[in-house]
Amino acid sequence: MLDRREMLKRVGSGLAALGAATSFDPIKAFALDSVTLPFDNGERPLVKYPQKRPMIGLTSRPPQLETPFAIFNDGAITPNNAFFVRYHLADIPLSIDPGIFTLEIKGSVERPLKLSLKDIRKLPAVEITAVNQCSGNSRGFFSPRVAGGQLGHGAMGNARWRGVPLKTVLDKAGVKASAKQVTFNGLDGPVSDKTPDFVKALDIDHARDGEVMLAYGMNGDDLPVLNGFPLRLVVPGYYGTYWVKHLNEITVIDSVFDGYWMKTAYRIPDNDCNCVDPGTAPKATIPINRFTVRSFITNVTDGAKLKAGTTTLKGIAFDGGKGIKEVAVSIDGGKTWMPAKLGKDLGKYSFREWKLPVKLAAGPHEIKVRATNNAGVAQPMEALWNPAGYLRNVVETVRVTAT
Ligand SMILES: Nc1nc2c(c(=O)[nH]1)N[C@H]1C(S)=C(S)[C@@H](COP(=O)(O)O)O[C@H]1N2
Ligand SMILES: [Mo]
Repeated sequence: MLDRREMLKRVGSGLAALGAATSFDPIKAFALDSVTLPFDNGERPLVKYPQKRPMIGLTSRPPQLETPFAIFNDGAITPNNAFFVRYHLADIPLSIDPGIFTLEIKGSVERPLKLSLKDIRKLPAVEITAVNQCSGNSRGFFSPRVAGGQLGHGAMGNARWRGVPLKTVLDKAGVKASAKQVTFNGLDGPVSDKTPDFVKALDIDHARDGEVMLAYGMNGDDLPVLNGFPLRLVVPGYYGTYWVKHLNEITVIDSVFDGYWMKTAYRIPDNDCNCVDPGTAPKATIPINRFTVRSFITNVTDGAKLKAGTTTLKGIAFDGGKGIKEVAVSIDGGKTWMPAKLGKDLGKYSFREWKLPVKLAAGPHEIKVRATNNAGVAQPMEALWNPAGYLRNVVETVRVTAT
């Protein structure tokens, strides 16, 4: 367990770096308090970063911040100042001049382009509400445990993104017929040249589907610095690893990209369940892609004491883009299920709120929630396992006692 002084030290060193380089007002470094995520070694400091409210600190160099889970009970949209932050490389850009920033489009194109932020903002804008979720969200719950950031459920968020379709700029540049993939690179980089730069790739057809977006707006504001200011890729329905932040370089290539972050990292077992027997290695892997279907209870926490009688349970559900068809709730550990009422439909890539009044008799209850998407795919009752700790989507359980 981290003691308080150690937590402060870890957080402080990261904030000193952030404060020194940033172009916006640094907020004094301090750990406000700590939280305990419900797994071994789950103690985390609550930390304050610029443009963010207190967040669950996982690492400070680079900053990795989780959203405190209670935020998800406030509504289907995650506020910018509570949106999680994930970086791989320690050299993150903190003073970006939006007047000088350019996005370069090069490679297998007829007309290589350099676009300023102004140029991009002049193009016809689109908006989409979409969940961004880290591949390793909820990794801390894996059993047996796996290596990697021991995240609770807070490495996800839902926002209304504004920007231009990637297709618009690819068409402007004129993609050559030989193109196979498009790679995306941001302004951040490794501190050591032994670490591979963070570059991701999408197939050319995916890149041109009209939904993949170059986003400069988030919930009606600029992107927060730590969420990719001034421009990031939004890949609706796909894990956050593809949502490249501070995006300044797009390269159309005639091959399948073989960089580290595609060829080696962020891969899942190549089989129907994208899973293997716990503790074993997959025979073959593919790049991680769409979200699995998930749901959460947001207004009752594990171990809560409730008044016996009627309680309205409430939560969220989402999937990789089919949209949520149904959310079922059980208050008897999964023996019987009741359909919840779905909230407003903000689009097939968004969190979908749900609620259900239930009658809790005095005594202990195991409450479970299970979503089914429009393709008929439901969350599994037993957790699926893979060595990287990705794709968690088992039906979650909250244990409460009514008195
Ligand atoms: N430039 C850059 N973009 C990046 C990353 C990164 O390390 N560098 N991490 C990716 C990963 S793995 C995730 S989960 C999302 C997280 O987005 P957020 O920090 O805005 O929540 O950013 C993605 N984009
Ligand atoms: Mo991620």
